[in-house]
Amino acid sequence: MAEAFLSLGCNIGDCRANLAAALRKLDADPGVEVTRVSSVYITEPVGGVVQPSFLNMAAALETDLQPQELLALCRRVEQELGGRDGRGHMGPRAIDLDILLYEQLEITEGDLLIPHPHMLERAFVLEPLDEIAAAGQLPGGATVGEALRTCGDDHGVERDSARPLLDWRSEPS
Ligand code: PH2
Ligand code: MG
Ligand code: MG
Repeated sequence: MAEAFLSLGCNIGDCRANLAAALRKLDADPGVEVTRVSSVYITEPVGGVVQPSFLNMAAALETDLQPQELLALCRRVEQELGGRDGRGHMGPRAIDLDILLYEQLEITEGDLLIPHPHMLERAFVLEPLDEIAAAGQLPGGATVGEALRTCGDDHGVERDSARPLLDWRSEPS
């Protein structure tokens, strides 16, 4: 078993339903168990495309899948939930599943980039991750908490104070 961390994002459609459905589909895979999830965060879009705010969250998995297999599963779940709206890789989407960490592995093989190459620059990734893995180690030795404190991204990231917890196992879809 390996521990992996994902970042989840959505800014099209019913995002709570999409996030919950994605977590259910991941957990339904025989090689994956979703073990912890962060609160839901409302975040300002990063990347220059004018688009609605995102809901972002982080999840911890225990998995028997190899990193390449986990990436394939994430891509399949993204497709099943509606993919992208066609405005490029920074544009709006019904669900985005990014592998952040897989144990302490460092992998650069085509689309498989672990740790996620932009995670240290993004408060919308680090803030939710810090909630479930503040003491977690990044390859290279820093902790997630240290990475958050030095990240310097000032885009808005706010815990959804009205409905912070996503009851993903039973949220309607
Ligand atoms: N994802 C992007 C581009 N910009 N901004 C926020 N706030 N949250 C995201 O998940 C996000 C983004 C491309 O993956
Ligand atoms: Mg992304
Ligand atoms: Mg992605």
